[in-house]
This record gives sequence, structure tokens and C-alpha cells, in this order.
Amino acid sequence: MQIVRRSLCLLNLNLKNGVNVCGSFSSVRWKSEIYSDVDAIAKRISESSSIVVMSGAGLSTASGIPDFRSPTTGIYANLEKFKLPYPEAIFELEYFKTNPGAFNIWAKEYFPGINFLPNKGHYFIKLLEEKGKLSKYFTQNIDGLERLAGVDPSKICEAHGTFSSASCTSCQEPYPMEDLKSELMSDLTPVCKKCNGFVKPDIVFFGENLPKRFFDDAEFDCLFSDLLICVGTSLEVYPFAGIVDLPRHNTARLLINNEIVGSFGSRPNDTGLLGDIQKNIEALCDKLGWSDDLTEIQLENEIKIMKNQK
Ligand code: CNA
Repeated sequence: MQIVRRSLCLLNLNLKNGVNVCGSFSSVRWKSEIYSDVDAIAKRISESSSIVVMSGAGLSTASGIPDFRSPTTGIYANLEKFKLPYPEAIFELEYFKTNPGAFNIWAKEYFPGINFLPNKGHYFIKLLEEKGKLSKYFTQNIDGLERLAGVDPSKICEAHGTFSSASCTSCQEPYPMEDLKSELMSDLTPVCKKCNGFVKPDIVFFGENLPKRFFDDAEFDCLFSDLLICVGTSLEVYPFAGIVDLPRHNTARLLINNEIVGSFGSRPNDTGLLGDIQKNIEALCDKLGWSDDLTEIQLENEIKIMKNQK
């Protein structure tokens, strides 16, 4: 039954008109083992010239932002302070329209550009770009850390939106971002001046459409990619999770995550680096001879961030 639901989702991603609304399904576990030779994986990266990277909340946990599903640290394991009826409610449109409080508490704490810095995972993506290997970077994250790491915005597809604009959830009237930010920081509930509806940043909640660009880019870039890297996601949220199955059957795929997710392990050229993302990225860069480049990119950018904050 799960396989059928998952296949339908993928079909709809391909057709563009079907499941273009953000929703969560249980993913299918195909295999418990995956080919993990870091030398072979590094060789594959060095030979690739058109890499698609897809990421989720796990990429940002090392920056201090909790993901959804990690057993003790994820948001789902720490729901008390949000007083939610069920975990997904915090990012669910219908729930927000009557109970904006939980999301607003989360948004105050994790508002982009205030408390959190990119980590080695984000800088690895920037490094792939600098090496001329990054075709496109798709992320579910709304924390803006890849932009802060300096990845060229034209290479980024923020499938679940960003905090760069805001609007009313009832009448869609745009709302000044600076007002929203200062109200959230003062524990006030941003309310539409036109209709009194609750206002939120233009990030994609469960039940909302993804940007059209996501569907076009995902199909195109995956078709012409020679490697897909999937990092820090449980692949539970569709249609984003469907990206992983868009490359051709023989195209290499690399999973960098705590555990095997989605269909990884079912294709002939699947590989995985399981365990901590930071450690695996460091090991990979070591094999690629990129360790100094990674450190340099991170240091240069952190100096830039500090200068901008002054
Ligand atoms: P998820 O379902 O919580 O999955 C995260 C995955 O990353 C899990 O498989 C974890 O095991 C793995 N993981 C976490 N930390 C590490 C680590 N240090 N090393 C290795 N693996 C790790 O998160 P998804 O992104 O898959 O879920 C999609 C939701 C979460 C999207 O709608 C996001 O908008 C939403 N979200 C985003 C953020 C953010 O922007 N940083 C934070 C929390 C939730």
C-alpha cells in the first residue's frame, strides 16, 4: 500500500499538475544496506560535472536548528512548548489560520540571519559550485543558510519558500517583512491590516502549493545530471521527496544522512555515507583533496558575515 501511494506521488511530480501541494507520507524503506566506499564516492564526484544536490533539515542541525524527526533533538520529540495537537500542525496552513502561536514561537527563535551560521555541509555545496560541478541545489529548508554561505541564488531552488517576503493567509495581501520581523521578535502576532487574517512569511506550509519553478527545474536538472546528492532529509515530505527518483535509472546517487531513506539502495549506482553529515563531508573532502578549499571558503565567508553584521 505504501509503495502504491509513493509511486502515485512520483507520477504526479512528473505530470506537474497532480500533487503539487506540500504533504507528508511515510516513505518506503527499500534496503537496510548501501554501498559506502568513500574512495569510490570521491572518485565519482571528481568525475562528475553536473551534480544535483537536494537537502533537508538534517543539513542545518549542526548549525543548531533542530530538524523534524531526529529521535531526541527533533521538533517532533520536543513538542511540549508548542502545545500542538499533532506534530505537523506547526507547519500546517489550516492549523495556522486559527492557531498561529506555535509557528510564531518557532519563527522567532529560528528567524534567518540572526542566531545561526552555515556549517560545513552548506560550504560543501558552495565548494561544488566553485568547482563548476553544481547544476542545481534544491532545498526544503527555510533557514536561508545556503544563501548565507554564499551559494549563488540562481543555483538555489528553495522549494518550501523563504523568509524574504510575507503575506496574509486569508486575503494574500503582502505584509512588510520588517514589520513581521519586529512583531515576532516582540512576541506580537502579526495581523493583516486589510482583513485581520493572520500573517506568515511566504514559506510553503503543508497544504500549500510549491513554486512552479520547482517542478520545471527538478525535472530538467535531474534528467541531465550525472550525480544526485541527497543530504539530511528523511524524504517523508512530498512532492519534494520525489526529486530523488527523477534522475535516469543508472545515474549515480549519493545519500549523506544518518540512516537510509527513500528508495536509496534500490538502484545500481546508489551509494551512501551514513552517520554524521559533518564528519562524512570532512572525510569526503579529505579524499577529494578539497579540505583546505573547504576551510578557506568557510573562513572567508564567516569574515564577510561578521563584517556585514557590524
Ligand atoms: P526530517 O524529516 O526531520 O529529516 C531529517 C533527516 O536528517 C533525518 O533522516 C535525520 O536522521 C537526518 N539528520 C539530522 N541531523 C543529522 C546529522 N547531523 N547528520 C546526519 N543526518 C542527520 O527533515 P526533512 O527536511 O526531511 O523534513 C522536511 C520538512 C522539515 C520541510 O518541510 C522543512 O521545511 C522542515 N524543517 C526545516 C528546517 C530548516 O529550515 N532548517 C527545520 C525544521 C524543519
